Amino acid sequence: MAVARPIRLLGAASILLVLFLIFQLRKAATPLVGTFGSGDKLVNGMKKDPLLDPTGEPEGVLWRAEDNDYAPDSESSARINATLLSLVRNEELDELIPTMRDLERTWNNKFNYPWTFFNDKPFTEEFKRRTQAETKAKCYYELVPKEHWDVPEWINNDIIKESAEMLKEQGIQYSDKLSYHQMCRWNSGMFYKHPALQNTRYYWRVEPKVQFFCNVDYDVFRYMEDHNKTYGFTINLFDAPQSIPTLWPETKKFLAAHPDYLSDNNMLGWLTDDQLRPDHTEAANGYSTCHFWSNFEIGDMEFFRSQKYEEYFNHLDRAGGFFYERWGDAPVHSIGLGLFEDASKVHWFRDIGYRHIPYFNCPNSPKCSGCTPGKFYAGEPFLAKEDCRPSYFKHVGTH
Ligand SMILES: Nc1nc2c(ncn2[C@@H]2O[C@H](COP(=O)(O)OP(=O)(O)OP(=O)(O)O)[C@@H](O)[C@H]2O)c(=O)[nH]1
Ligand SMILES: *[C@@H]1O[C@H](CO)[C@@H](O)[C@H](O)[C@H]1NC(C)=O
Ligand SMILES: *[C@@H]1O[C@H](CO)[C@@H](O)[C@H](O)[C@H]1NC(C)=O
Ligand SMILES: [Mg+2]
Repeated sequence: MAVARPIRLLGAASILLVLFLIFQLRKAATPLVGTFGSGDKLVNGMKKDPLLDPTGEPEGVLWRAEDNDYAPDSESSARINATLLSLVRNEELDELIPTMRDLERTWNNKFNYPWTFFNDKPFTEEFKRRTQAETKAKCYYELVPKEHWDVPEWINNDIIKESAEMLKEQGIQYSDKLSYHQMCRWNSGMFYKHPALQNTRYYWRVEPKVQFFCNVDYDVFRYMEDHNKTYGFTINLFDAPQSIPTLWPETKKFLAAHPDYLSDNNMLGWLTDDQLRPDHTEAANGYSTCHFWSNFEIGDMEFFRSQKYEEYFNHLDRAGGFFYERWGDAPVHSIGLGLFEDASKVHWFRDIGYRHIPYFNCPNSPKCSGCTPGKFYAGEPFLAKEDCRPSYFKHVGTH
């Protein structure tokens, strides 16, 4: 059957229109921020996630268990002044055990660094027995002193209650849980003051439920010391601006009073980036909200014990935002490092495969199993835009 020319034209036009609409919809469905470009498209100067490139060990001399004495009980071992560190509740024992098993299997069974567990309540005998059974290394069980955990006397309980309700209305997770605020404050400015850590310099923070995917065959603490690193991270994220509206304004006040504390090679570009998520930077009053996700961190406590960081923490503590807002230790550590530390002293441990739900750091390496290289999140697609690495790589680098 012959079809009249105008009808044929109309048909062709409709097909084109449908194709155009499909193209537009696909475009709208790909997240525009926080992710890396695909193909040749550049996003923030990054062509693709560097975790897709083959990842090996860091360069330079590495200390290995085969060539050195890392025996658990050796008095003259090659271990340095360092500990695995975990603040944890007795009730989280079942979630901690698989995590310990992961880290022992991938790393610590070779190096036998001690574990130090902290709790605001005494650890149970069961907790001690079952954790010690997971490692040949020494385990220490420490109580957090009351004066490091209690809400400071200058904080007003009525204001806490009122603010908690406001934060809850804004959907800020855990904002009405006082112990969560106490935990964030302890991790921000207290952990490294614990008497049990007085003779310890480096720590690797471990939380229950996190996973490790890659065999790491060198002494990471030695790596930190030998390469003059202060802080190592795996995941770099955006925060909820509503949890920290006055953190940056308070920080600016502190900086104005101590302009000389700012490092020459600071990370202000990353801290104040307003290109990747301008809405976040605006809502947080000038702070990008980007931070090292601190449930993983390998750090040098001398930094946190320094005058600069100590005065900064005290300023924040007096301002009250650990309780009246929900300041996390991640943004506080990150801003401290970003302002006072030399950017070359922060290291991205791209080779340590890691997961804290819902995000991953998963490198492309034969040393890894159980995660997908380059996969950043598991869950809803909106999580993709929480990735702040494109900004970090742009302003600071991929070291
Ligand atoms: N002893 C003790 N440990 C705590 C307390 N609150 C939190 N922690 C620990 O502090 C760390 C962080 O707490 P989480 O509840 O995991 O906080 P989060 O990572 O922001 O939240 P999730 O996404 O639920 O994991 C974990 O190691 C907890 O075990 C507390 O009141 N007492
Ligand atoms: C261990 O580290 C602490 C804190 O940095 C330091 O005071 C102490 O001298 C160090 N001990 C050794 C044996 O290096
Ligand atoms: C380590 O850092 C210190 C202090 O910034 C510096 O003086 C020293 O030269 C650095 N050493 C190396 C090996 O980079
Ligand atoms: Mg957690």
